[in-house]
Amino acid sequence: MSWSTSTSGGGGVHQAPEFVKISPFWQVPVLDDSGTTLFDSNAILVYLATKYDACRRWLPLDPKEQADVQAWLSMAPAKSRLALQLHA
Ligand SMILES: N[C@@H](CCC(=O)N[C@@H](CS)C(=O)NCC(=O)O)C(=O)O
Repeated sequence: MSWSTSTSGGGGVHQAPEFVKISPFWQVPVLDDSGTTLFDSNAILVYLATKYDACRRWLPLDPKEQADVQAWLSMAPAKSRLALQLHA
């Protein structure tokens, strides 16, 4: 898998009219994997773990272990905001 990153650098790439075709909320990150486009960090992580981690270390097949991963993915944005507020 090859990859590259692109940042707006203040230029507002994520505000370009064509960007909304990939990201309906005009947000980063997005992923373009050889024409398969995705938005939302959690969706991207699940896609990458499902497609490229054959050993399923990152998103286990076991239902309980997979639910544990999903729980942390779900909680991460709220907890990150809280941590930033507490340590501001
Ligand atoms: N739920 C989304 C949230 C993405 C998000 O909040 N992106 C911010 C940067 S961290 C963004 O693109 N902000 C620019 C904007 O909303 O115009 C995800 O996890 O991917």
